[in-house]
Amino acid sequence: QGCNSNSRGALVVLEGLDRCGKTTQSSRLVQYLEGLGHSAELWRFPDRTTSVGQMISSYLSNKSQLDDHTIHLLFSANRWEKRSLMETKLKSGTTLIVDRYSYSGVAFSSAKGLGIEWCKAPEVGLLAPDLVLYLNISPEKASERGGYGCERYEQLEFQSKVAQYYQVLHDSSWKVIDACQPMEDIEKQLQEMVLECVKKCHNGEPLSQLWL
Ligand code: FDM
Repeated sequence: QGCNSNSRGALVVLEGLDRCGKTTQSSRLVQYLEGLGHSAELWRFPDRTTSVGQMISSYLSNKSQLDDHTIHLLFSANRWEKRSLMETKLKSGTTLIVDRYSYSGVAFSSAKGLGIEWCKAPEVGLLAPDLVLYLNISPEKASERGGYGCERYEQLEFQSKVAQYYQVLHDSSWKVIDACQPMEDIEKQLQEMVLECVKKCHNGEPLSQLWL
């Protein structure tokens, strides 16, 4: 599909509150791209498979307690430990569909009361997404979707705060999609946006870094 030798993959991030449908839509996007003959992979943060990821997982399931700053830096370290692989994949032409990224990092920690600039600092220099798909849902609607599990952040009041911080982070790489539409409609809209982005990246759009 029009690949020139130095064409790179796209870095596409899905963000939104818990239960907005990110995970379902992310895997559908990968299937869609692969069906078109593109090289694509599904990634997610936190990546719970690494040793840092296991500390995060234990914290999220309330099996361990950590200071808010400490867990923030672990989430960030978990992205840093994947950064070079991310760059290699993108440069080799693979598109990455990433379920949560730095915006989750900053929005969730800021919602706990940490300063937003402090939260952004360790993220500076990570690869910037070419496209952020924000699945927009009210915290109330999200909480009605089959209820929350027992992980640490799955509470209505906290999710409302997270939603406010997401608003602040919204920039020109974001597309906001109404997450209350029928699933197939959302899927179609995401496909169109991602395909356009993939083409742009194939045509030499340079990679950039976060928050510089
Ligand atoms: N989360 C996720 C953070 O607080 N910071 C981060 O940097 C990231 C990537 O972890 F509640 C929160 C968001 C969510 C929880 O995410 C686990 P998943 O998508 O439910 O695994």
